[in-house]
Amino acid sequence: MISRLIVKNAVDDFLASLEVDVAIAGSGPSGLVAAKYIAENNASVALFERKLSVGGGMWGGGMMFPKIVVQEDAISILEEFRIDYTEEEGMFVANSIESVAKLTAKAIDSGAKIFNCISVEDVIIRESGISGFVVNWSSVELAGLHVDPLAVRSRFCVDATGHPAEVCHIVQRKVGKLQTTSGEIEGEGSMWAEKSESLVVDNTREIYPNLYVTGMAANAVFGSPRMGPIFGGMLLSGKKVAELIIDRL
Ligand code: 48F
Repeated sequence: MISRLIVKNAVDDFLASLEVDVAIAGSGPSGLVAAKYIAENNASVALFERKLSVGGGMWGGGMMFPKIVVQEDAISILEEFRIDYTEEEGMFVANSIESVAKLTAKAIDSGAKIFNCISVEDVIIRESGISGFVVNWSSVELAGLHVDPLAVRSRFCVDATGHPAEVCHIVQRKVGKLQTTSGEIEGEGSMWAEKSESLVVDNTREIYPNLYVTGMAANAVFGSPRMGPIFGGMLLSGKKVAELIIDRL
């Protein structure tokens, strides 16, 4: 009975997410924030995460000290997610573990479906643009097994895969030019926190018809610097991508 309940309920969730309004690749801070804000607008959201755990690079804070720094612009997001913080020297400090837990809980409470251990390995392409993700078990990818993937249709897709900008790389390689100056991925620059925190919000946009990029992937695609364990830009970027997509839904 236990096995039947697990398989049946997991398959029901997966079936219900085979056609969604928005599919997100990656459950770091930007992907989780995007999922929450999109789902609470009554849109269906499926978020696919390669790893067993959600949260991406947020758990480890800075060099595994479990603290993150957030600037004032993003404090309203910490408050909306009920993440505690302290103020010091004009900056705000939160616990990285609490942050991941609460971002995840709010995304789920808003109705987003999170699928862990599933990797996005390709996109679906139609005349109108990107129309969904091609997904497979991460274990298949890790074992190098020759197993065909499945497809998830969506009106909009989001690359929230962090530094590697994996979905954008796939689109550049297989589909066509991206909406960057060179038409290609410009590549992430070296650390410059003050600059990159605002650039990550500017870089959050549609990168190919129906494909948006958020979080560190946005800076990687547009050639902007990395920023280290300051996370306000990631949160603001996730919120911005949600607003851009909600406008079109
Ligand atoms: O890297 P990650 O946390 O992305 P983010 O939301 O945040 C970046 C910060 O954590 C940090 C930073 C802050 O200053 O620079 O790095 O931009 O999370 C990305 C998630 O995407 C998953 C990956 O396992 C991670 O959890 N991921 C990557 N590629 C795929 C994927 C894929 N092809 N399919 C599914 N998940």
